[in-house]
Amino acid sequence: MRALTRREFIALGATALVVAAGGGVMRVRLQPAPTPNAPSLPSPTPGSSAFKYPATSLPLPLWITAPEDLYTVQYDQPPSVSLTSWSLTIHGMVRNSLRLTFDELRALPAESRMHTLECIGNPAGGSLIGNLEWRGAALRDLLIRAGVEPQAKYATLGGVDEYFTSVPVERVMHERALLAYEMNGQPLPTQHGFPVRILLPGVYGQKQPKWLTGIKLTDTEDLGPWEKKGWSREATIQLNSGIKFPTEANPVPRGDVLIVGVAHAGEAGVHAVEISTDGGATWHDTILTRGPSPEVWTQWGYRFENPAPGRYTLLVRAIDRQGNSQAHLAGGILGEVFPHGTSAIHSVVIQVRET
Ligand SMILES: Nc1nc2c(c(=O)[nH]1)N[C@H]1C(S)=C(S)[C@@H](COP(=O)(O)O)O[C@H]1N2
Ligand SMILES: [Mo]
Repeated sequence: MRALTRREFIALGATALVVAAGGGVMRVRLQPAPTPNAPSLPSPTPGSSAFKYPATSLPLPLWITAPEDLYTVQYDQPPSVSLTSWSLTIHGMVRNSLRLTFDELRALPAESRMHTLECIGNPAGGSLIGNLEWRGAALRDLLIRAGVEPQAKYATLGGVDEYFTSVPVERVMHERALLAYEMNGQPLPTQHGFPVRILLPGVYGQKQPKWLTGIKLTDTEDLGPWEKKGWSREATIQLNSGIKFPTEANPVPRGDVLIVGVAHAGEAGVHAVEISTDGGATWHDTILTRGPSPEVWTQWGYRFENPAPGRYTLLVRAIDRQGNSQAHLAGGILGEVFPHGTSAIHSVVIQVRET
């Protein structure tokens, strides 16, 4: 396990975690983390928090979010874009600027990808996350065609709504970076970026403009509206996980209880997910269902065998493939998402009924 940063150490509190000099974690006592004053993102609309997948057996299938259940976040009103006027320009530090109409983009070889979208403002276990099947054109091929100049270090990505953000060139050159025009086999709905949005592995939604019209290669980083408000400039996905079933609101009948959820580690990839049913005193391995690439979310499930009636505090923690583990409890309602997103542990209290 890696050493804690100073910020994480403060978040943990003095009694929370004692790291042995030789490396291993001796004892974990989880404490809520303080919530700093965070500028909130513009009114996100959460997707349906009720995941519509009854868990009857393990391993779980990999969940695909329905478009109507995907959360939405935007800076301004969703613009309605006409296909005839839309075009995408790739310009700046390239040998040949490109301008593509929608028909030209659709005529390129199409690729399908599963891609998990998560907002940097998603609190631990929150619903600002979804996983869908997307279809579109490989961005890398177009950038190679345009001929990116060696001095280009960033790509500024802009949408019709005047939203923009900047990412290092390697992000847009990623082999799975996609110019997507379909989600789950349907054209993108207006609020999710019709006609075209960019999908980039490993970063939060903030770095993936909808209604995309421009990709400018530059040697300087352009801070977009949310970066200017202090949100992360890198917006790399933090290791996170959530319990989706059972929920606090719905007591469960006696018998085995299937506890299920998602874990997301971005490009680091999920190695394991552990669950506690006793408030963090003991931890158990869960059964995983992985996506087709590391940055897709992982489904996890655990059979809690015939617990006695009563209340149980469930905690979930993910471990990524470098051995980093989630280590502190979410604090406050916002769950300390500002400014980098959160890696805080999700906790729910469930009730097992007498009958
Ligand atoms: N053009 C544009 N793209 C955008 C945004 C925006 O405000 N304008 N918001 C971003 C943020 S913060 C997130 S989390 C995702 C949300 O995508 P969704 O609404 O399709 O779920 O879109 C991103 N792309
Ligand atoms: Mo976001």
